[in-house]
Amino acid sequence: MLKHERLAAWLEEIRSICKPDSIVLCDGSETEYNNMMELLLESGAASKLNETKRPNSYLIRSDPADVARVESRTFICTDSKEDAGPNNNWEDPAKMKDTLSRLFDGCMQGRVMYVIPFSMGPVGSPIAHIGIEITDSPYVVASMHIMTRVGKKVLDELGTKGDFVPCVHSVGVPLEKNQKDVTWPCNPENLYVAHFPKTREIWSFGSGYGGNALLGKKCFALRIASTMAKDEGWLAEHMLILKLTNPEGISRYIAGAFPSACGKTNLAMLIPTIPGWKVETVGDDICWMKFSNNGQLYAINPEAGFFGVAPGTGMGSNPNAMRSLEANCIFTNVAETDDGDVWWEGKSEPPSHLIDWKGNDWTPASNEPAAHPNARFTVSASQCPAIAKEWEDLAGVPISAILFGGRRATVVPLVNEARDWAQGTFFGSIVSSEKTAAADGKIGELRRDPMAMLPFCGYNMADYWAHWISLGAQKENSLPKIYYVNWFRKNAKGDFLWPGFGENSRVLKWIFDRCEGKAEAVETPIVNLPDTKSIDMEGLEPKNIDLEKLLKIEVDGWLEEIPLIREYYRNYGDKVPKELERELTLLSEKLEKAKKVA
Ligand code: O2Y
Ligand code: MN
Repeated sequence: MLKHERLAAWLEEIRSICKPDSIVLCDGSETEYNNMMELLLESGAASKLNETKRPNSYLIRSDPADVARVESRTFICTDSKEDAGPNNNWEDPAKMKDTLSRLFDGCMQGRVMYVIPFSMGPVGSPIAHIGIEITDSPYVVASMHIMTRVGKKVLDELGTKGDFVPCVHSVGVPLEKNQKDVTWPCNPENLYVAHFPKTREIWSFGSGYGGNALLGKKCFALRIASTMAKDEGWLAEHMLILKLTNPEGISRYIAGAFPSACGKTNLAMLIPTIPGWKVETVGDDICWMKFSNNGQLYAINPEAGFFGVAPGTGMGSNPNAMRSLEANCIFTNVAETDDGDVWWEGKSEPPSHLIDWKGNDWTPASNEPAAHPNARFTVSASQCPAIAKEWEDLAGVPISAILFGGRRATVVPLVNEARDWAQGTFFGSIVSSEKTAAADGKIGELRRDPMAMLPFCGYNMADYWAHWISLGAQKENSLPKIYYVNWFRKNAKGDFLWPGFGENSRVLKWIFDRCEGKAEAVETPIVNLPDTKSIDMEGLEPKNIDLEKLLKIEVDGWLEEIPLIREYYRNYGDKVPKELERELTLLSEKLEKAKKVA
């Protein structure tokens, strides 16, 4: 019996719409997880991996039409289109509800309706929030077990009056009596991932995959949470959180926002190459930050697991991730080896024969990759050998520095320190990656991904910038330092200038020492930079790394970029905060002056 009246009424409402055969209230137990995997084995979606090689682990093959989150079918339903902003697909809430009510009517016939009480963040943390996901997918139930905290403890925390974010999900394939199910039911022709910020609801129809279906992740922890954060004075960010400890045993916590394919999980689990330094992981994808009573920003990782991209992950790029995956994992859309283990591009040399992600024979001569490029591993964060002991602290961890980074072959130096919060917000707002390699020294076509939040901000991006600015303007807040980093600068031949991976610890060390007031910075017209002597290059191979070039302010390159930033801001009309316009003008003036001097 549910003691929470609003929850009971909502469940009854959804039951009457979806018309499932039965309802299961999920308890988060191991038995429940095993039952879900049993169902997936029976349906043919899952196969159990070799118990000796990969204990208690499963390979799932999704429908080839359902392999990634779908931005074009993701909607923000606000009263006015302007509130959703040009960064989102907008739909009128009443119109979307009308569409959804037709789609959801009877959508769970022949299926079980699972009710998943879940906490984003350690149960009981003042930074955490609760959601209830209703789904007809056993894959979603099992994945939510790993990615969030599920079960009775969450309902206890909710009590009789606690607040929760209602999340409704269906694969969108009702079954007639005695109709046999397909292995991966989905309905991609009628895909909707709809968010209602005013009522803080999420409705998702037609996909069983990842971000479309595990509604705690991108839908709640970023799109809905970003609107909650704006209303309530906190931050819900697409950021990793790492703990950095120096040889003296002093630790600082750093959050970092990077667009996809910039090595966020690798950075969160990095193994430093500089002796005596240690990185530990608090989170690899999402970060919720609230101010404590003394104005310090504290962060939690709202997730309990990693849903990482498998291709490209190997002992060379991320040994801690690989060691996390030794047991108790769900792998989706990777390839299967002849001895019942998993394989993906970048894991090791390719075996001579595999079954690919679609279930077909594969050899190194095949024209297609063995694993889907968006193949994923799902694993509990507690299995990561680098997990920080405080990763589940209810109070969160105090953040000393925030990193923004993109993938830029030119213009952006290895590391820039913002003069203050406003300039840091400006740098966050202009984060970009080249769409194609721009190794010829010219600016390639840039994809702006402000604060790496473009697909995830649940409201107008310019209002989101204003929210950042407003937090910085509150006198009682003592704010983290902000850095803009770029591991991807190239020379004229197209070779990377910086080795990246574990060597990024050299940049983290400088940032750490800046936070401690120990390292020097050079004030340039644009930002504070390390001078070439203050980055620790001891033992770095090859020896001929051109730090001068990596740290050079390319005045002409920046000047070429000013009109592009102006044009990009223009998309947001007069909503762009005046503080950011001012930063842009200031930057432009300083560059013009620097050009004259040169
Ligand atoms: O394609 C999906 O459904 C997953 S997207 C994803 C998963 C884990 C972490 N980050 C992301 C992302 O797109 O940023
Ligand atoms: Mn992400």
